[in-house]
Amino acid sequence: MILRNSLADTIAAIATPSGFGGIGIIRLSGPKAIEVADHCWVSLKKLKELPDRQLTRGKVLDDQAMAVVMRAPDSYTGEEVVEFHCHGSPVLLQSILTGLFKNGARPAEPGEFTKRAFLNGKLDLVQAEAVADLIASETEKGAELAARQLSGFLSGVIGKIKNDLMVMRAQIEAMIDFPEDEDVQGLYSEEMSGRVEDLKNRVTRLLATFEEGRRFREGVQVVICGRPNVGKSSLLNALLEEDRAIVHPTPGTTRDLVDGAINLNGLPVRFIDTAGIREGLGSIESEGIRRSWEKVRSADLILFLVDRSLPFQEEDFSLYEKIADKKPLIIFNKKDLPAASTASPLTPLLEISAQEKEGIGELKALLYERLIGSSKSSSAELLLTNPRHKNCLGETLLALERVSEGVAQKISFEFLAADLLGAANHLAEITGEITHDEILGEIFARFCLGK
Ligand SMILES: Nc1nc2c(ncn2[C@@H]2O[C@H](COP(=O)(O)OP(=O)(O)OP(=O)(O)O)[C@@H](O)[C@H]2O)c(=O)[nH]1
Ligand SMILES: [Mg+2]
Repeated sequence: MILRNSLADTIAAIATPSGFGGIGIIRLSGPKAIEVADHCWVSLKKLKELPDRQLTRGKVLDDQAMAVVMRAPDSYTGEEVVEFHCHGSPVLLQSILTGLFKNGARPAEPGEFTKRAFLNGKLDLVQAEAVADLIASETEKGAELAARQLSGFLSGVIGKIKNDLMVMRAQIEAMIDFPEDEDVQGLYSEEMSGRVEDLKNRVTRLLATFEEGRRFREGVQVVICGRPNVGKSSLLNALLEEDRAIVHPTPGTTRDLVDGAINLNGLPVRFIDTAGIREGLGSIESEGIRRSWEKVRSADLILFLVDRSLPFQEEDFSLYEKIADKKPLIIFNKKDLPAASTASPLTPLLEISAQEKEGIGELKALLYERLIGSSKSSSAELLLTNPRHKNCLGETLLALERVSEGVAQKISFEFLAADLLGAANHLAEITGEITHDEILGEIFARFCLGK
């Protein structure tokens, strides 16, 4: 556990990934960073004589290197910082680090540089968490979301809500201090309920983006289901653009679950092909059907496939009714064949030909829209991705609900002011204006060494 008073220490770590590399960077931060580093630096000028941010050539432990100095507060950590850019040899970097430790630095803990940046006010907690998310992001979209959070966008939105809360609280406290005018208080209560509603809506909207954020982070499962032989396996193959599942004219070809994943505009989507569902069968196929149902129940979205070349089948409809509550997308397949003459009570969202790969692009676009919604709510705006932020916002909403109940029941202004402060404090926890040591410890332990 890193203690606040350890800010007096000078810390050092290798900032580049372990292993061999073109360059290896060692980073020092703390009140004596320049003094400690100067012990290992040989050049015409000592580090303490160098101007800020100028890469300078010299030697570190007899080896060619470059050094750069950043003085407080204009550095990542807000402290004095020195970086050595050396040859990327793990052995060399380790011996330089040992030299620095002998001369007064101590090993940095994971995330300690960023923690110092937070403690010195260079970043708020949301931004510090975004640094870890950015480094760990595996998709372009993940990196984009983290970068937006790092820019302070989310902090700004939260700050505005908090500010409005604090203004309300100040006004209420003024009423407590000057209680004589009851008419004014009555009027104010009315106006207040509108303002609390507005704040609740803003928090609710932000909370609603978490599900979308989760989908981008963890991916979604789309299950393809339908009666035997409608072309489910053919559709899986068309979506994955590979020959994944066995396709055959015999109904009941697929017995087990077959799956594969794609990246749909940054959204990781896993498609699952299931056994065609029908009644009265042997035990192997029944087991396949049991597994199909299991997947259908846990799916984020269901594609319900119908063979439109066959006359309307009662079974299609009864199967659809069983899953209707999951709002499946109804897709008619085999549009390359003549359509059956009998009208179906089911209305397709889209007609495709899995075999001829017709309509697959449109299907993907519809899927994305259904899973993520229109671009208005997502890409352009911000998404909540961090469960910690979501929990704090949930607490904020509960406190605001107490305020609106209190307003309705005309409870005393003192209680309302207390609940408003409670709501604001939960927001302050998100950005780290209010912090708990255990939470900080947990957050920064997720970081890699040297960041
Ligand atoms: N003409 C035409 N035939 C198709 C199309 N899609 C699939 N088929 C054919 O329909 C038959 C069944 O296809 P599959 O993809 O195996 O169907 P399935 O739904 O997975 O079947 P089960 O696994 O048995 O439930 C195969 O002969 C496919 O070639 C299509 O779009 N047009
Ligand atoms: Mg199949």
